[in-house]
Amino acid sequence: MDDCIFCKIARGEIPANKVYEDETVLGFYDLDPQAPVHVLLIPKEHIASAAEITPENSSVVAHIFEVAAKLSKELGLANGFRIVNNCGRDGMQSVQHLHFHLLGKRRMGWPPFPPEE
Ligand code: DGP
Repeated sequence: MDDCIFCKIARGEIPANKVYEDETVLGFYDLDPQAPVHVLLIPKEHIASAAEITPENSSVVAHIFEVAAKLSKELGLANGFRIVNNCGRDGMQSVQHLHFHLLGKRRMGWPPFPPEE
């Protein structure tokens, strides 16, 4: 998509600190890290959100999880990690291109409470 920021990163039109790339998936460090390791994993193909995953495009999601497992070893996340997908308004999705946050190297909290007013 022309005006999608993650499509622009996937096309190399906007710089990103890449940690993984293949034909269908890109991994790069989040601009606003929420953990010592905070990587975004995206399909290069534009999929707006997790609500738009279909039988036709879902194989890239399995591939993203394979990449996450590989990166967890390379980035030293042997103690564990969290994979987050924010979807839609209530999910607090801010970039309308499917992405998974891979967060690690700190202990996470649970459950995810609403933001403070
Ligand atoms: P979400 O709230 O789940 O839609 O997360 C979007 C994330 O994308 C957020 O953590 C900040 C990150 N982000 C937004 N724009 C850019 C960018 O241009 N470059 C990088 N590296 N990250 C970005």
